[in-house]
Amino acid sequence: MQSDFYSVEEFSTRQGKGLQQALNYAYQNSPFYRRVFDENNLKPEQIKTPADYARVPFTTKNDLRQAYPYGMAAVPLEEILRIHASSGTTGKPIVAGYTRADLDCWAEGVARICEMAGVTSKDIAQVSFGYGLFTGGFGLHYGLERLGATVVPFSSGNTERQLSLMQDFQTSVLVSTPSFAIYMAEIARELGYNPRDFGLRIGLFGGEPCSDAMREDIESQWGLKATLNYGLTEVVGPGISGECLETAGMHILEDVYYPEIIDPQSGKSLADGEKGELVLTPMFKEAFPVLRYRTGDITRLIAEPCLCGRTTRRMDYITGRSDDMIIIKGVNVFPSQIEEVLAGFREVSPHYCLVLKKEKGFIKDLEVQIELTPEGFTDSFKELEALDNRIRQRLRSTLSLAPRVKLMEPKSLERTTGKAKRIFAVEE
Ligand code: DLL
Repeated sequence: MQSDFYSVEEFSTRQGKGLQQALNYAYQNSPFYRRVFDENNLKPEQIKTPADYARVPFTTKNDLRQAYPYGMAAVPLEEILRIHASSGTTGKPIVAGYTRADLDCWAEGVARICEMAGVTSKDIAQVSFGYGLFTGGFGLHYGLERLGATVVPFSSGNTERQLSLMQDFQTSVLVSTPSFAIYMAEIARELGYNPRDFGLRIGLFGGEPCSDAMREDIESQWGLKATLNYGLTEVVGPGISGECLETAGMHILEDVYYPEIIDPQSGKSLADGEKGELVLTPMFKEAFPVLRYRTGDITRLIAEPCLCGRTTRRMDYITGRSDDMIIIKGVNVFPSQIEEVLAGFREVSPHYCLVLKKEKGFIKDLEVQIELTPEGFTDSFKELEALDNRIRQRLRSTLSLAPRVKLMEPKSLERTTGKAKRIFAVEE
């Protein structure tokens, strides 16, 4: 779509105007932001340049949590047409509300993401994200409809039936988490199918990280082109960025969402190319506006032109969340570092989890549970021990820490039809 090809100058003019609008709107309509501005002696008209914009305080997950359920609303409830909520595992979820204009902007954005990934009105897209409070199902659904694709709103779960309808309906696009795409292929094989025979053309995957090894696995098993897309409930849901067919980072819809990268410790702005925490401002949100939202996701912005010709900056794959960082005996560890090490072993499947053994709240020990592939599995204790040693050594040199390694039989770790849960904590 046209807006993905604006010139750099056009983007900066639009972002300047968009940010001004977002600031004025929040100040005039959101009691939360009125207070934030007043407490910081700020007026929207004082903010004219990106450098000025850095004076606006960040909004955090905690702010939104405290506003539960409607404290962030900037319109009367009767103007809110839909509510979604984040999949928080503890405490109250984070609530997002949408006016008619918000829903329209969202669907348009998701349609752009799907188009970038090569989906057309000729495609039959099976949405295997949950339909419910999670934004994945409805978000992709309305975007795909907007694009003109035929949508099969299957929702998550019921894997055997998904496969059977996929075959009958001649589904060409699979919309799910990468973990579910891997799980579905496993079930398909168990049922005696070759996943390649389903004729899937494109995968629209998101909602969780997808390592290169997972992507290769999905592509070779299904014979499809896997594309990734990104989003979060607090800002809108899916449809903030997505890959084009060059699959070299996710193009941000920069005329709708203003991205920044900051140092997660100091909060200082970082330049394009530098790795840090992604901060997003949706510029036209009415129901639940947010300014400078700290996503917690660690990435970098890529400003170099993309081979596809789109001029929007891309964001690199998320290498972790700032709150995912595990500190063990003073060493900082990101789960993605462990995943990278594991990807180097062909005996190991993409299924792993990290068990943190805690004592009085402190992490004392880390155990990496790793599922072997059927080919990697053996009855020979000696061979298993040798593999265990090799993995442990590689982990030690990458992490500067030697976690315990537990090799598991194929198919012994829990599978998911949604986002994979990788980290478990046990109090000893
Ligand atoms: O997961 C929205 C979504 C649904 C995006 C479907 C894409 C497809 P939440 O449940 O609020 O919303 O979770 C948001 O998930 O902050 C990231 O940490 C993670 N995440 C989402 N997409 C990706 C991705 C949806 N492509 C949180 N790569 C975000 C890595 C992702 N992490």
